[in-house]
Amino acid sequence: MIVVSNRIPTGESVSGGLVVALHDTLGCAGGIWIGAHPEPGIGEETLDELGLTPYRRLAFRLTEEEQKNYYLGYANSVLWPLCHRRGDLVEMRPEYGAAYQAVNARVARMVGKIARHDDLIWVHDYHFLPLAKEMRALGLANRIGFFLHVPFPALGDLSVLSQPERFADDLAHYNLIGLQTRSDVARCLEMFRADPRAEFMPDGGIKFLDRITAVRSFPIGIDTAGFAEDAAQEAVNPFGRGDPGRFLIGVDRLDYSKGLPNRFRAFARYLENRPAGSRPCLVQIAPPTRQQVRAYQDITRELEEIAGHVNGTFAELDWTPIRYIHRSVPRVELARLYRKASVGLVTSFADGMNLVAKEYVAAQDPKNPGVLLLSRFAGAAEDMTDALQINPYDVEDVATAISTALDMPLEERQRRHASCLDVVGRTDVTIWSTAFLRALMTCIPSMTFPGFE
Ligand code: GDG
Repeated sequence: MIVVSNRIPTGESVSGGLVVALHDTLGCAGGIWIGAHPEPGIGEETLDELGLTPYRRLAFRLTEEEQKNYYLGYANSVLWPLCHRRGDLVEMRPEYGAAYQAVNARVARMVGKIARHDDLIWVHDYHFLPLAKEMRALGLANRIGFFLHVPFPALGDLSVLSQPERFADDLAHYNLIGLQTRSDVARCLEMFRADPRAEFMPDGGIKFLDRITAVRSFPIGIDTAGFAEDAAQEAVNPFGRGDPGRFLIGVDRLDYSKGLPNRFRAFARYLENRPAGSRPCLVQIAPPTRQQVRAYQDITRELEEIAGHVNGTFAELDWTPIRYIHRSVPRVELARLYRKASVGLVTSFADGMNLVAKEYVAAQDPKNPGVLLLSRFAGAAEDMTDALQINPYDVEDVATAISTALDMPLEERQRRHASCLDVVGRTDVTIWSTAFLRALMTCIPSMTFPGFE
């Protein structure tokens, strides 16, 4: 199996939704993982070997221009905001689209050099929409699957692109298009339905010009048992001597899609109605991400201002309302933090799945679990219907839900947690990857590949 994704783990520790999920999958199944090298290059056509265990890791190098125009530009200033319903943040520049195509073509050539005819190729995320088309142009007939980790854009939102019709064409070169949720599948099918080049087959497949593709949802998950084990390690107290007592937790890359300013505002609103002395605090871990992009600099500044304002208004000499940590925290400490937190906060305006929601649930003590507040706009909300679902645009609604969660009787907490944990278990990362790979092997019955029965 060959996996292609933009990010690839370079050291021992792994973080980030996609990277954690694939690390676990390849660790079990073996194979080759191809991704971008952390150091810039000069546009080489060769892959660097990064490591051999527990699977081969090969890296392509982006030039500084490509990093700017392909990664920060087209991927994260056009496609990311587009998929997260932030057309207002899309920044169109001709050099972005050109670099995106050029990097995809170069990566296709490099994959083409190492792929054997019977390798399954699994491509990840919005950085590589045209990769299959580029590989097909080189004559690769392998089964190629694609998984989109972010929300599938609505048909109307695609019009933001200069050539929206390419979106469907690029995707149709994959044998299988995997999406997070049933709503994503519905939006993807809507796109194909609106396209005169697409024809729906009786078996549910889509014939697009001369190709056949399948669209299905595969909700991603976490290593549930491993995470629960880390969380239950009593030996590690993440706070050391600074234990805050009762607290709520948020863990997010500092991204505008995660609804962090409204989360802080809702917490402040909640504090207004709570007498001093009985107030919990909010621990927010928000490591920086894509800081060279203007929209990320803006959200960082906005969040710092709100945190400063809330702390200035409500802090007491021995108590700080928001403990805002703008850097990464080790994974095992995160697990312990989740476990000790009375409430887990997920307030995304749009989110493919949101693994933090699943990690929070997996980390709880089933006898005395905390409550998950979950945005109805996160993919996780489609199945985790017993989380306390909130509308992140409505600060008052979130503030009320915080109050409800903190006052929730044990029996209700246990019932909701058991139901959410059931969902987390049913969508474990191993189940996700196995289901995707099985579907990729069998999605087109008329195609056969020796060794992949
Ligand atoms: C994308 C999609 C989809 C965060 N801070 C730290 C840290 N993290 C870890 C979390 C979690 C991961 O990063 C974040 O995953 P999410 O799913 O919440 O969000 P994205 O990064 O936006 O991921 C998303 C995902 O891909 C998978 O398909 O669910 O919708 O946007 O695992 O724990 N980990 C450590 N320290 C931190 O400070 N160690």
